[in-house]
Amino acid sequence: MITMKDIVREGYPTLTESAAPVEMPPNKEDQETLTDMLTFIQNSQDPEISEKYELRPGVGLAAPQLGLSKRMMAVHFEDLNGNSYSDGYYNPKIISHSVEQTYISTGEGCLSVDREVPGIVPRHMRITIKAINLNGEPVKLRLKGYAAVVFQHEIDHLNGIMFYDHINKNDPFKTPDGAKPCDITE
Ligand code: N9Y
Ligand code: NI
Repeated sequence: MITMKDIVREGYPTLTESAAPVEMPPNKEDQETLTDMLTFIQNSQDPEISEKYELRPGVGLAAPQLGLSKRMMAVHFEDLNGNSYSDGYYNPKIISHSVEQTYISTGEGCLSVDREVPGIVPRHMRITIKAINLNGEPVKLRLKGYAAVVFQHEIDHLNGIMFYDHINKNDPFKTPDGAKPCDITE
């Protein structure tokens, strides 16, 4: 079972490296790792399990956060429209994205970052992703708003990019021109 002890923190090299593609079809070991990653994220949001094992609740996890430089990620969350996402993905790739940007109004955090880093993280409002899911099926996902932000945060990990790499150094809370927050509906 994956716990917080397995999650590497800032300074660990896999967090700043571009991860290697996973060979398809995935071998047993990679399948097991990705299944464990999804279980960890689900457990982290279960009040009893997360308290018992002292898990920090999260909506996604990327293999480089376990010290594994492989292109695998898992997500478990519901967006504001009530769409749920709960799956693991191999070799996810953004095949297109909007010009329009969005952001989480309170900024972002990361399970591999044990400090607050204040500021706006500009993201694409819409992305289309191709990947192989945990079941080994090719999938194409069209994502908008918060869902698009979560997948971009995870795919960034596969490219060695941290959320704070996107924050404007001179003016951390400057919102990009025309961007709308994805976490406030009015
Ligand atoms: C886990 C991150 C991923 C998200 C950060 C912004 C978009 C994706 C994560 C640190 C603390 C909070 C936590 C979080 C949450 C939210 C809603 C419901 C339940 C993956 N990570 N968080 N960041 N938790 N839990 O680093 O989930 O947002 O790479
Ligand atoms: Ni993260």
